Amino acid sequence: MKKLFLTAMALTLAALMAFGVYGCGKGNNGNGGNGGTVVEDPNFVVINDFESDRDVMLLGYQNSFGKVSVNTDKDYITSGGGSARFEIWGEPSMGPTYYPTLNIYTDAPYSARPKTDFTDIDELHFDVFNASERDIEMSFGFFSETESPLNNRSYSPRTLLTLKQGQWTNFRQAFLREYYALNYDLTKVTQFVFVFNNRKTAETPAVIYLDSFRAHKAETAAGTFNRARECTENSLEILNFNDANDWQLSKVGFIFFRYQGNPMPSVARAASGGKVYEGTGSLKIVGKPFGPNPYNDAVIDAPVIEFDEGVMNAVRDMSDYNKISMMWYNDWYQNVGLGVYVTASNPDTVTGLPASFAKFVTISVGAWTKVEVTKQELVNAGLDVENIINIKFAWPGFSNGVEPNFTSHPDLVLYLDDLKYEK
Ligand SMILES: [Ca+2]
Ligand SMILES: [Ca+2]
Repeated sequence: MKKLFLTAMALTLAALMAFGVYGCGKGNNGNGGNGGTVVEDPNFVVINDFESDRDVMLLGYQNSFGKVSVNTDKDYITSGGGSARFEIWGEPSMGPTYYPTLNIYTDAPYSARPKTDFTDIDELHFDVFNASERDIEMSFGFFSETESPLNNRSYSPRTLLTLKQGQWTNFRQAFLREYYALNYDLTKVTQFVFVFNNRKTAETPAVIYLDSFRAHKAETAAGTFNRARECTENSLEILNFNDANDWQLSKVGFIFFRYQGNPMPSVARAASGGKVYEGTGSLKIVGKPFGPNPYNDAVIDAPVIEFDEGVMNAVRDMSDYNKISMMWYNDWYQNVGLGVYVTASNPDTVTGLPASFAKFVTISVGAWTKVEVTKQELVNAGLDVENIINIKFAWPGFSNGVEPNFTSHPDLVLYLDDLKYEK
């Protein structure tokens, strides 16, 4: 089991993420646009309506992306007189991590409608039709320019969509600007990124149509996150999942999972009355069982949930406390091995990477288990406890025929609550 977690952590580059997608349609549009005119709604900013060659040829295409064109078939248009048709070739011989990627630039001269300041945006919309002979997985995120000395571009958390075969997906998602602004410069959002799974050898290229990519203007100026932490004489709350802010912060944490079409774990706030250890809410994590690794390779992945800088900035310094503690409830059918990871500054002199700590604990079925990481454990691992960067958790989620095959088991359900520093 330990091997499972270690390899899982090594795969974080295969990260995709899901949160808050709603409004998936069932062939409900394809309304033929409106005869070729893009409607200018004062409540929306048009990012790209894919009307002209210019609108699609100045996009970015990576990893053997495939063929692109402007479609004028009204069945695959939701706005104006055109949409983008993408025939996603990929390159099967390059393996599953060779992701065909589409970049939609928002800055001049690549965009006919330049807009890089997204501080006034509260929702993103686009419509995508999957004309392939199978469901297609796609992830979606944005880049912002940042001042970071290590990387001048910063990639947001990504949202995973499953595009159902033969259906429109009407993407309507809140743009969490107060939260994003903690880590990204929202005045410099220069591109949106769509990432697709690489094609397998036996599969024909995926075909999708994309239209009406819009940003909804917020009615009010951006507020600031209320990030007050409950602080008692003996503890400092990191997350207790009792209020909307805690919920949003957890919702946009990173969730990593294997790339080969495995079901996403879901993360939701559990209300009081359910499995709640403290206050009025907890975090419910549901891992979907899935089958053997179709590639029969040695790499095993596990879902990971990460509470990163957006959470930790307010509570990075734990030097006044003796441990990180939290409560886990295991609602599965058997005990669960949980990986607990803490990262802090104090860069390794060889790799330049932050210092990290890992431990593995067993969460007994049908009970609350208190999990602790002591300050001494972190110090011993070389972490600077005044600068905690993130806390991560991983749990088993994959079978390659060696690990238990979860397909015959119920969903893996865990609850997390009362994550805090303690004296
Ligand atoms: Ca259009
Ligand atoms: Ca709580």
